[in-house]
Amino acid sequence: MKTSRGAWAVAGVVAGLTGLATSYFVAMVMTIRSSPVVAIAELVIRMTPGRWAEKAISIVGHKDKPILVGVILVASVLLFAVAGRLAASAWWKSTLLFAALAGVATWAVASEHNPSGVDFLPVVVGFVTWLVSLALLSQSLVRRQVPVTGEAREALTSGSRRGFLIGAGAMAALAIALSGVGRVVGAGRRHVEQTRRLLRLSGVSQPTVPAAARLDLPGLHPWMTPSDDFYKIHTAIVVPAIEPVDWKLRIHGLVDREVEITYQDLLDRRLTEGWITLNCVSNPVGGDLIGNAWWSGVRLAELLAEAGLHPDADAVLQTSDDGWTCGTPVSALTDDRNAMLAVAMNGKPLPIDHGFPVRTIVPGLYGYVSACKWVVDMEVTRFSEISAYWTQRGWGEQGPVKISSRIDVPRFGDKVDPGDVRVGGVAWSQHTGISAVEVALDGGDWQPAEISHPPTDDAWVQWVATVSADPGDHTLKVRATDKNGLVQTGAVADVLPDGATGWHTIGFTAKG
Ligand SMILES: Nc1nc2c(c(=O)[nH]1)N[C@H]1C(S)=C(S)[C@@H](COP(=O)(O)O)O[C@H]1N2
Ligand SMILES: [Mo]
Repeated sequence: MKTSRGAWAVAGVVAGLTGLATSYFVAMVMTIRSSPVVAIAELVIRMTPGRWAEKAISIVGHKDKPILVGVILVASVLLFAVAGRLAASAWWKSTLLFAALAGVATWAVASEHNPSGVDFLPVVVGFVTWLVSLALLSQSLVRRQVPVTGEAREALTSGSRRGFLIGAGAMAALAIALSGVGRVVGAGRRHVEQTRRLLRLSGVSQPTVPAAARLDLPGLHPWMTPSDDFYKIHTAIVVPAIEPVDWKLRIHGLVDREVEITYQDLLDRRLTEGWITLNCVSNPVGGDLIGNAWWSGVRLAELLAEAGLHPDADAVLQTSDDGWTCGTPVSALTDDRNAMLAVAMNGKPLPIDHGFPVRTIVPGLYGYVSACKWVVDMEVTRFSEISAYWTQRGWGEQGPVKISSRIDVPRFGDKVDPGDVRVGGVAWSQHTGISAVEVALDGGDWQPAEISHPPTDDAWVQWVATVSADPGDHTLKVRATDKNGLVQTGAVADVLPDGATGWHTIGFTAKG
């Protein structure tokens, strides 16, 4: 009995550290920027007044971060011990303390630059681990406190003491193992990130947005999407971390000669560059799964010609390092368009999450049939012979982008001054081009908008217009016309199986 209080503290610490380990593991495996402990350390740094921070750095030098992380870990261990002791009297007390700690971590993550939903996953996993592991350990401790007499008591106490020690030991071992694996996985990613930062790609030029491509209206999505804001879609939980020297691509199947290309082979070639707007088939009408970037890479038409395509081939089955696949029409890879193996996005080596070191980009096709990230294999084949990741799940085999347009200003529900209201947005029909955009207020006549003139039909246009709005509630809708004269349909279709249609319509209020 007398060791019991100490045992409860040990249980709290073991459970607490196991929770930190699982959260760290999840953060590393999912390549989330920082584990909760590091997020808290960064929060502390952000909240430290500059003067203090300088003083701290002058005392401890640039070891300030590891020291801070160490201090947070020690403080956590003390709090975990307290949580264990609290659990001895009532489970909800320890739960409350763990919840408070998870709350601090959530706050730290939320105050980071641009956190997304998954960034909170490590905290959730860590919190659940705390509750479960403390509950497991306390089972054997609670049993020990049952008063029994004589021989039976002897047996039970030593049995459950052994149970507790085995349980706590196993848990600690699990925590150490998870931390180790997390460290290794995280180190791989960090090393690739380092290589990527140091890469200088000589054939890659920096993007300059042509003046005619853009219009000015506050709130309009920028014509060039910064890489940090570019939407991300991938099925991989563990994003591949590939060193450029380890990357190669095999082109095989219905070809005269198999081709194997290394990263250096790509860089040694003449690079093609261009503005290409990429969008996801899952983008709903008015959605933001679309972005426009300056891509640099090697023309696929050139590489496929070197391999020598058989005349009966109509598809290329692309495979990513993560196993994801897509089937791309040969026609789109060999015609005059700039289908490429991209090595750079917006003048920099591809971000890891966008396919580093090499991905495919095909103007005019949705990403799910073309834009293979971390691409490592291309099999020249026939559509009748293959199925790919999304086509197996009911999505269309061919994925040409559908003409569409979006209102960015005003936002749904905005309150504006009555009278002349400036409205604007984007419109796209990649590889065909947009010739006109029109808006209609409150179901009235379509009126023309002004559009920007990008240097290529592979990129979206921005549009602006002025509508006259009396005080009260209004609806605004938009439609585009492509350079072949096709007018965007108002017929509403769901994203499944091959892309949404319909006019983006928003409601706003002119103040009375
Ligand atoms: N390896 C791999 N490549 C992929 C995907 C994927 O899940 N795995 N998703 C595709 C889809 S559906 C789209 S819309 C684009 C998104 O590219 P981005 O994340 O660079 O915006 O990548 C495509 N390439
Ligand atoms: Mo997509």
